[in-house]
Amino acid sequence: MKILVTSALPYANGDIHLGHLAGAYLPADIYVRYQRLKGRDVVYICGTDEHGVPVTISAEKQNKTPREIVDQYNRSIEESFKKFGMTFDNFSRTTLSVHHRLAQDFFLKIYEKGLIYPREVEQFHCTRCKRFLPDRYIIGTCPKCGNEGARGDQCENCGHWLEPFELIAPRCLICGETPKKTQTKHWYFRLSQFQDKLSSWVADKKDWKETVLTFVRGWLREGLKDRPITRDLSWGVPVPLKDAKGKVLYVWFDAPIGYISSTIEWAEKKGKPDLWKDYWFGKDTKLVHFIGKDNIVFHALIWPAMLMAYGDYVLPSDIPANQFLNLEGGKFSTSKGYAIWLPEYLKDFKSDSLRYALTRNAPEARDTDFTWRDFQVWHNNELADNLGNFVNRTLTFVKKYYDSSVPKASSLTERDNRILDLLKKAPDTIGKRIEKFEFKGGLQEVMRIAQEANRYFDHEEPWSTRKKDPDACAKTMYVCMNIVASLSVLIEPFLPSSAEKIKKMIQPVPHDWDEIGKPEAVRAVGEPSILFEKIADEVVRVQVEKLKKETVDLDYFSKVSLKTAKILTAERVEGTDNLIKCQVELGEQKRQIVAGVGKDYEPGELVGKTIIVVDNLTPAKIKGVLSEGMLLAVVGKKGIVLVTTDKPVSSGTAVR
Ligand code: B3M
Ligand code: ZN
Repeated sequence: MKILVTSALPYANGDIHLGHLAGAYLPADIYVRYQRLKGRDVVYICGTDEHGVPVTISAEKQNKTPREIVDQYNRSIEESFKKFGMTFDNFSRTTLSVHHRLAQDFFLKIYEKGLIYPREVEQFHCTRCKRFLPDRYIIGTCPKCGNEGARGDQCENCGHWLEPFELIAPRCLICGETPKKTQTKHWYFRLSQFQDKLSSWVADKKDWKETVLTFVRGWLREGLKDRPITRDLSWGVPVPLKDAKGKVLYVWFDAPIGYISSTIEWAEKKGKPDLWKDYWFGKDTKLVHFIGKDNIVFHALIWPAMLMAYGDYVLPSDIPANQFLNLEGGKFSTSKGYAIWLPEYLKDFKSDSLRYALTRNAPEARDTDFTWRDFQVWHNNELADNLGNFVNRTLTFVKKYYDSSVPKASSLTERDNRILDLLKKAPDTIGKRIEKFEFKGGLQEVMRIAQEANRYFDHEEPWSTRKKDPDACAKTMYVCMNIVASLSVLIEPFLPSSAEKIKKMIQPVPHDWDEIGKPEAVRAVGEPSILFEKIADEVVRVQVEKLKKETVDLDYFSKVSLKTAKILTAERVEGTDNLIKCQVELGEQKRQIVAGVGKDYEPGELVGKTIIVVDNLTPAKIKGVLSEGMLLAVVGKKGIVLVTTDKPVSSGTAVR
């Protein structure tokens, strides 16, 4: 059997945070490392998802090109994954030409089978930005929960998937203008035709996670609808048809194909360019997609339908989607800067401590919460005091009293046999948990062995038998060294760098899963080093404070578009003493802004000044007068002072 494992391709528009890791990455890495230790033929595929509106919007906000954005984040994501101990066999990018070619081939082949067809549709268009607005370029009020900042594809507050037209009071994300419905043409994938095929395919996926099945059955019950798979955008895989100028494939059409193109790239790098076919076309391939729950519909319905439509390819065997990880009681939010970013984490702590906390608390069946306090307690009490302590006390003892080498024991007691028996069974029981994607449970069993081992050590009291009964002491240490050796393999999928550390301190080093629990005379080598240093309260307090301070990241700040504006006319708003209505010029545009500066300025003083305005503020009425922006002013002790420019600049210039 061949095992092909994928993790969702992260968008190359930002760094990885703990929520991502807990969802689609860490569990997959544990699974893959285990399969490798079992000696199975496994390939682990990932890469960055570099198309789509998430990328173009980030580019626009940071005033960079999409190319610059994806280059930057592809690099930083790959680097922090590596430091975290992720072991992809290949980490690719969807902007590579191998991917573009394959995605276009997919489109054409499905199109030729009549399963993709064009349709004239209405779409939102922004007259101010002079362009069509794909879903995420529109924000408005969610019809389900009333959240005013819902995106055109989904409301992040209640999770409702929507069409842009469903939004109440829609507006252009970039300029705030109310968009107009305009005619355009898009290509649709006949998902409706796969209703029966998908239903019967899913019917025998009885051992999939309940949460995934419930979700999928819900969609099937509602009835599958055809879905548009093209977009009016200039960034993406061009639609390979003559009459599709300026259109690209919808990012969710091309992204999963990235799993295949990344495998092709892997085979090419290996110098065996056809090797990928053994996995993707092989009858005995187990294809496993690790994802977060927000990606279920794409992986469990649309993607399998695409594969069925194309033909030949293997279909997913399992899709072990995880629920969400929350952070100190709140939702991770990239835009609000409420997150723990992997590169930041790695500056202060070790990867294994996080791998431990995220697995111990994995959102396998329901959402879970990450807190720094748990992180510290688990690290100190479980990693350091339990696992680390056992390994350290054993190695130190053996080094000190046996000159590192304990002989094989001749006779064993019932207690010795009981713990050795636990080791013998461990590869099977823990392996089964991992194969069922129960990583939390698997880790628990590993830690139980460490706990039993400490109890055993305490009960045996080698420090006192050393003189009273040297044979008993030697036997105890022989057993303990075997436990250490087995633990170095058992923890490897979960805590790879600690496993590595232990292996540097023993000889012989066990290599694979099936060597666990096979007794041997194990020696200690070199100086025993501490596996886990305790984490102090102060260190954790700093992290908690960091989260409390409402910091805004650059991405968040750059959502606020500041521009220079020249005041053309100004007059008082009738019936008020502090409001002045200004007509301002922003480059080519004219705007009306109502400002509360009437107590400190006369209208005449304002005309001709170059000021700074928030250009993308949602228009609002102030005392019944429309205001399409806000000017910046210092609210000083002696009154309000306008912010102007130091030297003359033309209006409509961006301020940073
Ligand atoms: N990039 C969404 C995400 O990062 C998307 C996954 C693609 S998997 C083919 O959540
Ligand atoms: Zn606009």
